[in-house]
Amino acid sequence: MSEARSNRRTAAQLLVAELAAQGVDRVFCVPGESYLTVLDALYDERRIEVVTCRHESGAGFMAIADAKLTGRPGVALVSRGPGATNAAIAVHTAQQDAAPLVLLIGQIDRRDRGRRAFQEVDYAAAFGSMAKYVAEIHDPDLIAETVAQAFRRATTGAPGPAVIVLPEDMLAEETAATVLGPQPRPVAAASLAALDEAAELLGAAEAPLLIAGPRFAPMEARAVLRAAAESWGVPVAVSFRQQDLFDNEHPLYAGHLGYLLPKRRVASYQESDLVLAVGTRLGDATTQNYRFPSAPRPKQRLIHVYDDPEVLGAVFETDLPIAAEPVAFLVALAERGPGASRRHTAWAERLHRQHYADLVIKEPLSAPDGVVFGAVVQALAARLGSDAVLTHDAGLNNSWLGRCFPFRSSQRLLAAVSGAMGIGVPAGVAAALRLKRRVVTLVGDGGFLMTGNELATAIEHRLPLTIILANNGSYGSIRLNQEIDFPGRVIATDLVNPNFKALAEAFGAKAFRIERPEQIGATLDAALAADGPSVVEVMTSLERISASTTLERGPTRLNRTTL
Ligand SMILES: Cc1ncc(C[n+]2csc(CCOP(=O)(O)OP(=O)(O)O)c2C)c(N)n1
Repeated sequence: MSEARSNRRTAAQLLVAELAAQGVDRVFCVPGESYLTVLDALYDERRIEVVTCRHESGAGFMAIADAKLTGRPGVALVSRGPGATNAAIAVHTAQQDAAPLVLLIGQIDRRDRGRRAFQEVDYAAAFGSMAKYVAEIHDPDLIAETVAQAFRRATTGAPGPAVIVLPEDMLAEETAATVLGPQPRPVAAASLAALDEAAELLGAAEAPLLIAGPRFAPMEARAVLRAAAESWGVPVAVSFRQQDLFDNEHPLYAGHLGYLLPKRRVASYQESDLVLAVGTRLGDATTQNYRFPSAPRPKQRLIHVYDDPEVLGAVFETDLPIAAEPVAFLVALAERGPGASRRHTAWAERLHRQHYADLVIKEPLSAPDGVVFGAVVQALAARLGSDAVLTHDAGLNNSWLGRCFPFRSSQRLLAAVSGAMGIGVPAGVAAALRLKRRVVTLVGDGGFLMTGNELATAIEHRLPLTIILANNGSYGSIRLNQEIDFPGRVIATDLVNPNFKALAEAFGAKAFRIERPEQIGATLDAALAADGPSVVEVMTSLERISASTTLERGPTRLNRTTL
């Protein structure tokens, strides 16, 4: 049916036409009887690919990863009640990660609302504190308008989740309403006075530090970040799980504000006299549990640039809060920089040297109880090219990326700022689907059994995805915290695992197992060259639980931390 002729069509058909008009080319779903009409409308819509997933958390995580890669909202479709509550983890992650997500949920018939009908949920109440927008559509004439509104809200200012609820009987009704398509987005820009003041503060600072957040993920934005850093000679630390934003070997790279940072590094950051935080919320993990900068009154001057005014000044007293689009702000700030001046070089050099010193691994990467996962990550770094794409799950296995994988800004890392377990494999699936080239996922044995079922989705699409599974027989991160708080009282963290190699083979993947360090190189070569999905089970040392400590020494060296 032509969109120009505003013929009558069902609300479900208008919904799908509006999604296509909004630029959606792929949706991730687990089907449900509550939105069969939408699926049927998608049957005729050639512009949109439907990816069938095995769990709604997988569908939601895939939509988030896709959004991070395209910069457009990722779309997931799930059924009412159980489907929607399974997808809740994605709504939370999209909020914490500031990722644009549009979640479409089927709903019971309108007349049954409030009866606690089969699979009924009040989504405004369920998702109200996490989503930027929740709308239940009762009038089919409002479909296009509401979808357009959801896309606008998901992408205006700091991105986030929007939820659209679709009563089944409404979807089947006819409407003569027309498609709207994307609307121009308002962009918040810094005033000239704010830019001048930021430039003045930066120019006067002796030891400034720029903290760059996930809003610099697009490749063009990374170039802006680098140009601004070079123009001002200001060192750059990246926020939690954003190690790929800035070349780790660049002399202005000052490190990753992740967990388990050596105390002396945090002490050095504290010596800065100005923090310029751009495109980051300055969340819990990045700020070392609100210790750098310290809340509520940072030791240094703070300029915070973010396009959600609610964030600015909410936790930290901020000398110069600027509600503006972060990338455009840095473009303008770069133009005001002194250029070739190398005023901050000594300070930048010190931070860079310290970051480098922390990379040095003193003990050999071997252990009596299994393969040290760092040795695998090291071998991976040597093999992956400048366009490598990695995803990782929660868990300490990915701590080795910080020690053994010097990221280049041409590479991509997809992970959850929210710390959600289970994102690793679905993000790998979504990235391989979108980019059509080899993607590598790091995941623990705990994380793999949460959403590793999406390996079936990878098999269905014959995706170039290599999953490297660190099997240490433990919810390792929690075990470490347990040893710190309750030494020797291990409960609920040991895992009895399946034979992951055999499991992966049963899915139809090429599967490998690494039991000894000398097998690492050849096994990775074979897995990375596989035609389609491959899984490498690494029988991983539990004792060498993370890149910064061992299970035995952890309790004496670390404070408990959220992982
Ligand atoms: C959905 C979810 N459930 C629970 C947690 C708490 N949690 C964080 S890390 C972790 C254990 C991860 O274990 P594993 O995936 O095996 O990785 P490892 O730490 O052993 O490398 C748990 C349970 C979480 N972050 N997310």
